[in-house]
Amino acid sequence: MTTTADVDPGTNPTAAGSGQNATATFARKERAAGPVDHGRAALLIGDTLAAIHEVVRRHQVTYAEYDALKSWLITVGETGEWPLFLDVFVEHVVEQVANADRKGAVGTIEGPYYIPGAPESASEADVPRRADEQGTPLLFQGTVTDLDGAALDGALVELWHADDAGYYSQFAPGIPEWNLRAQIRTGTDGHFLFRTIAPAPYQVPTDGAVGAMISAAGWHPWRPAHLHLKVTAPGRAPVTSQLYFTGGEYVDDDVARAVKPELILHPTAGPDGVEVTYDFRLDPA
Ligand code: MBD
Ligand code: FE
Repeated sequence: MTTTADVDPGTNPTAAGSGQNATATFARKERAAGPVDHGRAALLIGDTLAAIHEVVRRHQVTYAEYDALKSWLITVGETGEWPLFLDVFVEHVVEQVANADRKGAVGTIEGPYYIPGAPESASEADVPRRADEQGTPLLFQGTVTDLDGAALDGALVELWHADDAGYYSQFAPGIPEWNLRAQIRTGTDGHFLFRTIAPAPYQVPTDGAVGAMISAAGWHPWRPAHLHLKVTAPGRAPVTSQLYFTGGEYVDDDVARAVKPELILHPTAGPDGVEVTYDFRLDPA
């Protein structure tokens, strides 16, 4: 069994390392705490249990399989991989339901690796990266507008993404704290411009319980290369999104089912690397 104390302090990323960090990050998140609605709780809990009972009956689940499930659930908790598991296998449906009525920019799942409070710039940002950062230089720009296309002043565009090896700062060892994380506050023209590098595809850690489940099922553990974004503006509904690269590996077969056609970028060659423009139209709050 792997515990926090076992997490490799060096440069070798582990499922438990990123899992414990993702669990600690989620614990810091502000969540609306209201009174428990017992009717709603009974409905959701009751229907979830009924769905599990139905699978047991339909597939004649054995005690060996039941014990394997128990053991797996215990390990996922111990290694902190619940945020990873839920965001990869459940969040895309929650996002679909939550944002079904949007008229502006479509979004997708947030995933487990968002951290608020990245270094802020006005209008243009050199995204923090190492002197020897690997990967194709990427110039990513756009405009934040309302549904009518009017530029939004004072919008916040947050960007975070994996490096050229598929790792996120603050969730894999040996990467500077804010590496490949930045946020831009737009001016009156609503424009933002990030200078960064193109990320690599992301692999769900294969050495942990979530990876073991994926390989037991014979699936692949990959997400296509993606940029994460969160765009907020006064009086507007915030959007959490991801952008993918046309023709990229796994764009048509994301393990997290988070790709939508509207989110696929078509970069062009620039003087230094690749360039792409993508605008965000925000719904009213
Ligand atoms: C990721 O990088 C991610 O974006 C999601 C949704 C899940 C796991 C890892
Ligand atoms: Fe991601």
